[in-house]
Amino acid sequence: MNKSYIDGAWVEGSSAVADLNPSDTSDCIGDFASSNKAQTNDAINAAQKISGSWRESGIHQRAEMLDRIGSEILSRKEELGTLLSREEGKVLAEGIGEVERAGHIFKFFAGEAVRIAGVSMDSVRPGVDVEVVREPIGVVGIITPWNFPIAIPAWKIAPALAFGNTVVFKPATLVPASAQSLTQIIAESGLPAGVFNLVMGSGQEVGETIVNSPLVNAISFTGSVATGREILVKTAERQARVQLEMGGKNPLIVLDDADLETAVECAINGAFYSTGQRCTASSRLIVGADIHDRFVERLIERMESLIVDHALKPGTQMGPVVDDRQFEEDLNYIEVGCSEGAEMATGGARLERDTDGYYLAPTLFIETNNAMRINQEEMFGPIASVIRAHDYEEALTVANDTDFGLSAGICTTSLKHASHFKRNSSAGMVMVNLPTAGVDYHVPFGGRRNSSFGPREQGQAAEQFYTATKTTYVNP
Ligand code: UN1
Repeated sequence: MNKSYIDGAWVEGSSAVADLNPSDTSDCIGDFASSNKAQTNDAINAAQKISGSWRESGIHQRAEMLDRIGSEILSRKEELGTLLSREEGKVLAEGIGEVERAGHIFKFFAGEAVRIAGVSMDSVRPGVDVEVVREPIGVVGIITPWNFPIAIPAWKIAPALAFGNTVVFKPATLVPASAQSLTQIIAESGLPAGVFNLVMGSGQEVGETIVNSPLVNAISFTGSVATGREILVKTAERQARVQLEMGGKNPLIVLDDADLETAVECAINGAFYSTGQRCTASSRLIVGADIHDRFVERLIERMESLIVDHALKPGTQMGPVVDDRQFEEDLNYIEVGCSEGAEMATGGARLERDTDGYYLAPTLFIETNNAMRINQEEMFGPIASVIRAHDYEEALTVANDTDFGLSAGICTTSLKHASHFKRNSSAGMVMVNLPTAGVDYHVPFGGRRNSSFGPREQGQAAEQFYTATKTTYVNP
């Protein structure tokens, strides 16, 4: 196959790129299509042409199709999860879990498609009726990252279609196989040609074309701050609607009264699951002075016992870094940490395994302070820092002292501090005695400051981005 899906047909790309398994670079998943500007414009034109009739297609039909897509994803979760883990490098349980999440997202939005509601009220002018309804916005460009190759596309595509929009989907170039499998399932659901299009290819060719096209009414993007900002600037002139989910520098506070095992497991999960490659990863562990040494000792012990190996090998707990570029970047940040005076407590080096992959030992810096680059910049790897805090107030100040604001966690048995943190954390999502990563699909997802821009994703909140409000006044 290895093709883009444009206007209801699978089309050969203008070139092809090899898709390598990061757990074993001798394993090539295939050569995948890379489309050019002309093909991207074909997809946009097709999405635009069908947009009028798709919005009239009716909520029941849309709900049925989304439900069918969700069921098909769930029934093939092992196969799709295996492909995802092979291509992206997260361990199989996480790959299958992600696919399941995607299936549930489609089913949730199948329900949302029929639940969409408006409001009818009296006007302040006697005898006049007012109605507030939500309408589709038209063609939506969806640009997604490699770290959740099925779930993030799902949580953008499902609401876009549920609310009557058409889609041009550009996945990250590192994960074409997952994107193509998802597209096959969507294509087989009976959607009319042009409603959903997959255009694989580079940011320069495909991404830029979507971003600059006057026919694209809205863009939902997850990725880096730099690219997100660029999209915002480029679309500002034509006032396209933009939703950006970017980085994080998420704090996990561990107070002296925390349950040690809970805190250590939250840190292990938050910082190192998915190889730390989550925008919700816990990268700053802000730890009370009394519990500090016990926490660090136990955390190091757990980190050193984590089985880092091929993502598909039974028993593996942490897979490889996604590719050589990211691996170099992680090593670079490890050097930055050392040169800033942070003490490397464990990790920091490449690991050799039976297969040739990008294996990096889970890495912990201790004796760090929040001003260091390793505590201010998103690293996107299995690297975390410990920052000592003398009391809750100091921990809170440090947690909020960041340009990001996606997720923030606290481990404590004090209701008083947990409640205060819920109110005073400056992040968009707060976790109490839970890892900073790992979110539900039926509630809003998103952050503040550099982490996010525009309306929230997921749950009922998704309709704010994927629909436009219309207010009508009637004098009967
Ligand atoms: C999660 O933590 O469950 O790119 C989801 C990311 C986020 C998704 C995180 N947009 O890592």
